[in-house]
Parts: sequence; structure tokens; C-alpha cells
Amino acid sequence: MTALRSVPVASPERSVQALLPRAAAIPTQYLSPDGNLTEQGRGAPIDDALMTTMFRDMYLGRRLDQQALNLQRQGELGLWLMSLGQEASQVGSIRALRDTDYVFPSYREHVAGLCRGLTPTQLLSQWRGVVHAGWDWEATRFHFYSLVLGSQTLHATGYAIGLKHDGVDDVVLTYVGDGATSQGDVNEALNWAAVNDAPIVFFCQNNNWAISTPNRAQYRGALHRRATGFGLRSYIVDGNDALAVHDVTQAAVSHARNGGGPVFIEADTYRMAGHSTSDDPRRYREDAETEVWKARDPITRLELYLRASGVDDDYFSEVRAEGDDLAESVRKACLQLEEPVLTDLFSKVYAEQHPVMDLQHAEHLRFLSTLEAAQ
Ligand SMILES: Cc1ncc(C[n+]2csc(CCOP(=O)(O)OP(=O)(O)O)c2C)c(N)n1
Ligand SMILES: [Mg+2]
Repeated sequence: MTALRSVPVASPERSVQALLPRAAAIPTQYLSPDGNLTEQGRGAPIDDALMTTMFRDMYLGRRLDQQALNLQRQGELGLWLMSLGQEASQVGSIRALRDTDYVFPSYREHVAGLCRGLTPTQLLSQWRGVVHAGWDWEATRFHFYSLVLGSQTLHATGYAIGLKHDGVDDVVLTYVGDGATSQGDVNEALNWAAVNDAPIVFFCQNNNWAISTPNRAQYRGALHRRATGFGLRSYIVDGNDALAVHDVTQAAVSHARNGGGPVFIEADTYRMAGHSTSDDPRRYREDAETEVWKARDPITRLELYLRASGVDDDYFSEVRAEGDDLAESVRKACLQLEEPVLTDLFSKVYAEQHPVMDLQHAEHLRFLSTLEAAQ
């Protein structure tokens, strides 16, 4: 790959800022939507290899997401929660962690999971209904998805306090949505993390919607400012700018790692697809709004930057070919996933065998025998 050369500085995005529905500080932005370095971005550390890695991560993550959506539409997955548009938030943040740091996701962090080394099969299996959770969190340090909004922020805070007591310098990062910040759990987690100086980063993907509830109906003050009120250091960043997200998260992680206490990052982004495959966003939002955000697409933005910086077609062709292979292998692997064994229902509830589970298993076997007798 050729060395990157500098690209022109962008003009401020006044029109897009005017569309933001809340009183927020201007988010840190290094790359403008047309792929130019902003004034802030010109002072930012730019690592050529990281930039191409993050492009590849985002591109592959989007291909996985699209293939999973297709599989659900064809009846092969029960449900899928799309990450379309949120790739820079996920890639920029997870790439700022060490492999030994812990991640407590919400439920749409497939792109981050892929970067962490989870296989597409692991990521899909829960949504095909063949496992309760698809991976080994101890090996990956990427915890299971939590569908109970905000609960993961409490688990993450407790874990971070534990790490502090253990005297290790690993950090916890937890993903949370804008809507979930209305849960008491999240507010308790922020407060408890602050008073314990926990080594944790709360990464809020503010995608502007909580299913059909727009964030203007959810809160009025800016989310990052709420965290400041709890005593956390907080940032707001353009969540569609992988470079800025990475740099801001790196600053947050190093603050937490060095004993500075918890940090909250609000990543200003947008869910370009529906909430899940069970949702039709055309019922509650205007196409014009989505169009505004399409023009801020995180992948196009980085591609424009890379092309202007001298990265040639060969690189993009290679990544696209890799995406084609990934999409095909995801489909095959999904269709080959083995059906669960019913007895696992009783043997995998507790780490060790449990008498109540034994009773339930015996009851179930008795029930099956009545079915056989009736035939
Ligand atoms: C405790 C709880 N209440 C309600 C729900 C139903 N629910 C699922 S997703 C969702 C919206 C969440 O929005 P947000 O936190 O912004 O995350 P996003 O889906 O936008 O990523 C709601 C209300 C739930 N899963 N858990
Ligand atoms: Mg949301």
C-alpha cells in the first residue's frame, strides 16, 4: 500500500449540526462526511495501518449485518438487530482496547464482536435459536448480549470494581443505547462507577432512536452532560467518524486504566435500518431524516479519505472480495448450525448439576413418555 498523503481541510458542517435534535456540545470530528480532515483532525495522530484496518472491519461488519438480515427474511433467523450506520462507533471504540480488556455489549454490537474475534456463526447462533448465548465470554472477554436494557452497565461496573480490587490494569468498556440511559440501572451504574473510581468506559451509541421513540421524547439535556453530573469525565464524538471515535476512546481508556476513574462517551450516530427485523421504521420516521444520515455514512467517509490519501483500487477490491467470501460463508455456516439437544435445557442452567434441574428433567422425561404412550 502506498503511504497516505494529507487531504484538504473541510468546512464546518453547519447544516447537519442544525438537524441534531438536542442541546449538545459539538462532537469531536476528525473526518468530515466527504472524507476530508477537519481542523481538529489535522492535529490528530493518524496511523495508516489502523485506518485501513478500520475500513476493512467496518466493511466486513456491514456485509455480515446484511447477510444476517437476508437470512432472517428467508426464515433462517428468528430475529436480527441491525448495526447499519453504527460501524464507526463500534470499530473505532473496540479497536482502542487491548485484547485483555473486557467488553459488556448490549445487543447490536456484531461489528465490535467480529473485531474481537467472534466468528459469524457464534454471532448468529443465538438469533437462530440454537443456543442461549453463542460464545465463551471468558476466552473472548466479550460478554453475552443483554436484552434487558441497561442491565449490562451494572454488570460491567461490578466487574470493573472487581478488576480494581484485583490490582490488574485491564479496563471494562460497556456499550449502551440512548434509550437505555432512561433506565434506573444505567443511572445507578454511572453513580456507582463514579464513587468507586471504577476503571470503566461507558460507550453510548446515541443512534437517535429507541425503537420508535425519538430521543427528543426521551430526554432534553445532553447525555454526556448527564454523566458529568454523576462525576464522570465525559466526551461527545461524531460516531460516524472512526478516526475520531478511536482517538476519543483511546483517551478515555487510558484515563480509566491509569486510575482516573470512569468515563462516558456519547457517540453521535444513527441507526439507518429498522430497530430489528420486526420493526418497520417507515411507520414512525421520515425518509428525509434517513437521507441526511446516509450522506454521513461512516464507511463511505473513510473510503473517500483513504482514496484521497493514495490508497489504490487493489486494496478496495481485496476487501470487497473478502466481503463476498464472508457473506457466502456466513450463509453456509448458518444453515449448518446444529439443532440444540433438548436436555441441554436442564444441564446448562447452572455450572454444576443442580437437584431442582434434575427434578425438572425427570418431569420432562415423564411427560415425553405420556406422549409416546398416547401414540
Ligand atoms: C428493561 C427493558 N425495557 C424495555 C425493553 C424493550 N426494548 C428493547 S430495545 C428498546 C429500545 C432501546 O433503545 P436504545 O437504548 O436507544 O438502543 P438501540 O436499540 O437504539 O440500540 C426497548 C424499549 C427491554 N428490552 N428491556
Ligand atoms: Mg438508540
